[in-house]
Amino acid sequence: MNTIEGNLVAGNAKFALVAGRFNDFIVNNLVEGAIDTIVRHGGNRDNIDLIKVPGAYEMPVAVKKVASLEKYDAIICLGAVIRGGTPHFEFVAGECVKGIATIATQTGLPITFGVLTVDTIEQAIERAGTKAGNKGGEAAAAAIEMVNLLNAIDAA
Ligand code: INI
Repeated sequence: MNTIEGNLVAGNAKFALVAGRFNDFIVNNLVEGAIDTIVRHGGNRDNIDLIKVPGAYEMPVAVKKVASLEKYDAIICLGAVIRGGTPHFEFVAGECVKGIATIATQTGLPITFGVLTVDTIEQAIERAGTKAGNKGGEAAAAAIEMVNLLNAIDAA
C-alpha cells in the first residue's frame, strides 16, 4: 500500500494571502500567523503577496482574480466574521465560504480557509493568536501541505 501525502516544507512555493480589512485588529494577527508559519516552514517572504479586500463578502471575487493569474501555488484566505446579533452575519459568512469553495473546486488550486466565523469578539481573539491558537497559521500550514500533496500525487 502506498500512502500519498504532502509534507510541510514551503520551499519556493508562492503564496497569496487574501485578507479582509473588516475587523482588522483580528485579521492582522491572522496575517502575521500565516506569514510566520510559511517562513518557519522554510518559505521565503519574497514569495508571499498580501491582497487586501474590504470584507469577507468581497473575498471570492478577489480570490477568483488571483487564481486566474496562475502565478501562485496556493491562496490563503484570512478574515473575521463576527455575528454581533445581526442576520448580516449569515449572508456575509455564507457567501464567503460558498464562493471560495466553488473557486477552489473549479480551479483545483489549493485555497485554504482562515476566515473566522464566530459569535463574539472574545472567540475571535481566542483564535487569532491566543488560547485557541492562530487560525491564520493553521490555514497557511494547510496550504503548504496541499501544495506538496498535489505535487506528490503527480509524482506517484
Ligand atoms: N465583513 C467581515 O469581514 N466581517 C464581518 O464581521 C462583517 N460584518 O459583521 O458585517 C463584514 N461585513 C462587511 C462585508 O464583508 C462587506 O465588506 C460589505 O457588506 C460591503 O459589501
